[in-house]
Amino acid sequence: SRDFDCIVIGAGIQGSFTAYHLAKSGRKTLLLEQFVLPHSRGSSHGQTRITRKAYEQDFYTQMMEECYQLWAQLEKEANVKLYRRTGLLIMGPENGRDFLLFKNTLLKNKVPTVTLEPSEFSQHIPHVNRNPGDGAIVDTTAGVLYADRALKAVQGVFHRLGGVIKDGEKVIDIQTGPVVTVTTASGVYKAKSLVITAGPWANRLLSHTNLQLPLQVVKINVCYWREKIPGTYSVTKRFPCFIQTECKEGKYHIYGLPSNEYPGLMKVCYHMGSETDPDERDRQTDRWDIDILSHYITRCFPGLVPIPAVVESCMYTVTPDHHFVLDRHPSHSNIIIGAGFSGHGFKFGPIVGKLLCELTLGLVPSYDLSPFKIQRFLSQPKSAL
Ligand code: PYC
Repeated sequence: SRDFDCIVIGAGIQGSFTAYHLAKSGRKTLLLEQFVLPHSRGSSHGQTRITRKAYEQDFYTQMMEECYQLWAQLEKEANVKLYRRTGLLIMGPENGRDFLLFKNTLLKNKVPTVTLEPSEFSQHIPHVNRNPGDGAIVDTTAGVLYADRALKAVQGVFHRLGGVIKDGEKVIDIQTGPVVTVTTASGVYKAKSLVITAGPWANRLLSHTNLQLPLQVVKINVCYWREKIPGTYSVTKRFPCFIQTECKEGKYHIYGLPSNEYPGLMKVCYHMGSETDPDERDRQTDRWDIDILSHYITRCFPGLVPIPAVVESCMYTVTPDHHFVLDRHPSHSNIIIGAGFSGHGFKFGPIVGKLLCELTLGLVPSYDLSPFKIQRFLSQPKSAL
């Protein structure tokens, strides 16, 4: 049949977890994906992501508490290992705004941490030149999520619960109303509710509903750097993930993961890129971010060759305040939107899915969603929507 309780458009990590929670709630759910799965054209591909409780804002740290449990539950359900604990080292100017926000949130929420004094830094974190004046604090709960594996696992469980996945079906029309009609290149589907989790394509889909959000799509150069001595920064030597807050090379954060998925190569990236059209991603060839990383690596990671050995691509869909959009459509209450994950949403997949499911079912959301409302972008009064 082509009639469903719910349709979810976009089978990245957020849409897949939303479909999973809807199916667990007994809803007949269709998960639509424009490309044939698996693919590397959105924002949920690649082997690894960082997961962490360390955040600049309490509300993210507080959501991560439950999120770790939900990841562990998926590991059990799919019988696959999705998480490896490594810790996350945060480095930044002792009195820098971002560094202090991280530190205060960690301490306030009693996240297990270790503070490394300058005198003991190199003994715990060898082969890293800390910037003079930088503080260092470790979120010991943090680690690596195996991203590709996670996406496959959540879709697998969704399918096992009776969920329907249709991939290779690009949405070409949405008709709003008490029953939503979604037309793809090969079918017409109807449902009582619709969830849009289309990542960089969110605004393309929302244009069918007369809504546009202030989303900037950027291409990220996912850079891997060769260790001069293989294993120097390896996960097997317990090297942690890291975030460098404010540093002289650039205004956004630099982050890295220990060498793991490609032995001898460490992933270190810049948390911003140049604007791109998601359908023409590979035509965006800017490399200014790679220059920033090369300088930083030369200075701070002397054990890496400061020219990337492998560069992969990803996209972020960035909101003006870098907070997510988790909300109901302002003029169609049966359309739910998850968008603008701004390059830090993957780890939240299980909880974002739960929240979007709750919004879809008209339940009271488990967390305060005020930071994620569409209204914050609009200077006009609510009635102008
Ligand atoms: O949110 O931890 C994060 C992250 C790491 C790389 C990109 N985002």
